[in-house]
Amino acid sequence: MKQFTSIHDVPDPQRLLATALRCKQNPHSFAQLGQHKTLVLLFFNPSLRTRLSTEKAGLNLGMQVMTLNAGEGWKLEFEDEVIMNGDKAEHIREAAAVISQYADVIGIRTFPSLTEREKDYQDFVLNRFIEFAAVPVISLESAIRHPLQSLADWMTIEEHKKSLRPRVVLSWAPHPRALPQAVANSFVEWMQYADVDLVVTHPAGYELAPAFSDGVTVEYDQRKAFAGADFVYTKNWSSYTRYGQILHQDPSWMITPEKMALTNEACFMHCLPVRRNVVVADAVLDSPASLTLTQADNRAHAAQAVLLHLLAGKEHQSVEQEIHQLVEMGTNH
Ligand code: SN0
Repeated sequence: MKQFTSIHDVPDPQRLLATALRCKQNPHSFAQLGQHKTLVLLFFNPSLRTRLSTEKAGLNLGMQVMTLNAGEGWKLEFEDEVIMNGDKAEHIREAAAVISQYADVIGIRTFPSLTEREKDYQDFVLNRFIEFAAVPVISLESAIRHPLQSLADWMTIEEHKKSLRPRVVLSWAPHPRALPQAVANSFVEWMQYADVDLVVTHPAGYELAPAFSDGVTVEYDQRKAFAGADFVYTKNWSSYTRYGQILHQDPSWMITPEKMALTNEACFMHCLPVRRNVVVADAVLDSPASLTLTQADNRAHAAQAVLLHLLAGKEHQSVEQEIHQLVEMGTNH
């Protein structure tokens, strides 16, 4: 694997899933692999889980980890041929090249503008970084995707499914702020590779971008969607069609015990952070059906699996073989 920005960068997603489950069983296999390698994490936006779980993943592999709150540093210019006499002090061409000299792997979190749809959906900031970076880049949530979250979510579903092909419902829920579509986009994208029946439910106007929603079943009636569900994955996102807008905050879309009772005793999932009693009622979030803490736990194992495959790379064919053997031995999926 050369970079990790979406499932399309992963040569064998099932194998990555197996590696992640294997990392969970034994987080200290390959504790030397990352020795003398440096992981630099850049956060242009806030983070709790992604920051700590990715740091932990690197440390478990013996890497040195350096994290920068990049939003607080020099403001970066991403456009070419600009006269830099405004507030942006440094160009991405220098910044990415300099960081690459200190890093063996770079992780980047960059949220969308939610105003410039075309640029956001080109994943402009992430791709400019990749263009000028000399080392592999991992997305820690970009403008349009959150692949580390999706891998952790897939692990969680694998661990908790009660049938071979569970019904998984992705439900929109209200939120006071305009949020990215990234978590929902990625979840839908990864679930295409999982053995699940996926249904997306949201109010009219919250359709995901065609690149993600094409071929995906949408049920506009949330109650109908919940019937027979084995997993209810909840997330707010702002409108794609009326880009970045909150069209309404209809409280009737909140996840409540009464709605969960329509399901097949479904597990509740959310990537966190979550607004209690806006997105989901306390009684659901605090119930045994909630898998949110397991999802968060799996973030570290997912990140470790990604780093493992990145470090193994071309120069370490033997390590790839070893991962393969470990996965074959330890995980029967
Ligand atoms: C981010 C999002 O993409 O929706 C990160 C999720 C992993 N979530 C938020 O920004 C929530 C902020 C809030 O005010 O609740």
